Amino acid sequence: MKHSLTALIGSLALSAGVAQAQQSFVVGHSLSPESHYGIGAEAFITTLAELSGGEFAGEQAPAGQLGGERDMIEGLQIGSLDVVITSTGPLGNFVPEVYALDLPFLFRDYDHARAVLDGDIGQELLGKINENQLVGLAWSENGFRHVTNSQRPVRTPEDLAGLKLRTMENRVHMEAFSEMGAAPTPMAFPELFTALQQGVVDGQENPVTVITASKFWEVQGHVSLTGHVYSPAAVLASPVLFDSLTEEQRGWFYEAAAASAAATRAEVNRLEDAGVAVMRENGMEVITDIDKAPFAALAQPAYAVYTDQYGTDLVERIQAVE
Ligand code: EAX
Repeated sequence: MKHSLTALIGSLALSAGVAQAQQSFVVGHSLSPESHYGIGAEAFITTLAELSGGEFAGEQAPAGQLGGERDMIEGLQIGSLDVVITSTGPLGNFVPEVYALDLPFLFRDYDHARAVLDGDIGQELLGKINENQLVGLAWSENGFRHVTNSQRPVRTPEDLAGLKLRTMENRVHMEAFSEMGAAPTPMAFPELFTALQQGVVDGQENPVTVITASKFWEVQGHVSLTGHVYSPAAVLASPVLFDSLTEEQRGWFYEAAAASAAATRAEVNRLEDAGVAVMRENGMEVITDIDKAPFAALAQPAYAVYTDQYGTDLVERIQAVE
């Protein structure tokens, strides 16, 4: 199958005098090839090709070609997909501890989020991913999420009242948006643009990276920099693929994932600086001076979706990271 890692016995590469089968693999993600995920996928592919002396030849399957993020995670579990870059949106359904990362107004800023994910907590959570028939290679990044909509400028929670807002398939996010007064509608990302275009939903929430990569200005006039939740991304591999690799090859996959995350974060940084101007140039009304306190106060009960079952320990440890 094209989308699974296949030994192409016919195409032999000579390395150190030994005939080596070339292995093809695919990196799936839900955004455009030019997006921060596309850049990350390219870095993964290039790094793995270099480290393996051309043994591993990858290509991207961008724009949800392989399905929504939930579908892609399932594909990794059963071994029909190789590598996926995904937000944590649906990942909590597979690895409940990951829900903690999606709590609203938890991370103070990018430095805080990256320190948590690059430290002990990030490693522990990759370990939890590994216990659930997935391989967590690295923490990458999507960015702080902001609300866009087609109806009106949103400055206060009252402005969200009754807005049909697409959320990810994530119980924490749905609860947070109901508490803040919107009408949350969970939906897979590949369906989102059309749903916005047809008015099935009025709005959505995503980082500047995704808003620009998806040209949401074609269907959304207003964006408010609510920064209500930090959205990590995970670089994941299939355990079926991983079981077939040597220790050395696994090391290359980890290095490729680290290079992928670094390239993606660099693009997030670039768009955090340039993105507001890009959205304005494309006709969006961008509201930057949001008072987050009333949103945060209303969203607070969403913490219980996680803490009622798993306790407050992880949340407190995340908050304590400097
Ligand atoms: O991972 O579903 C979403 O809104 C995600 O942010 C998007 O697919 C990028």
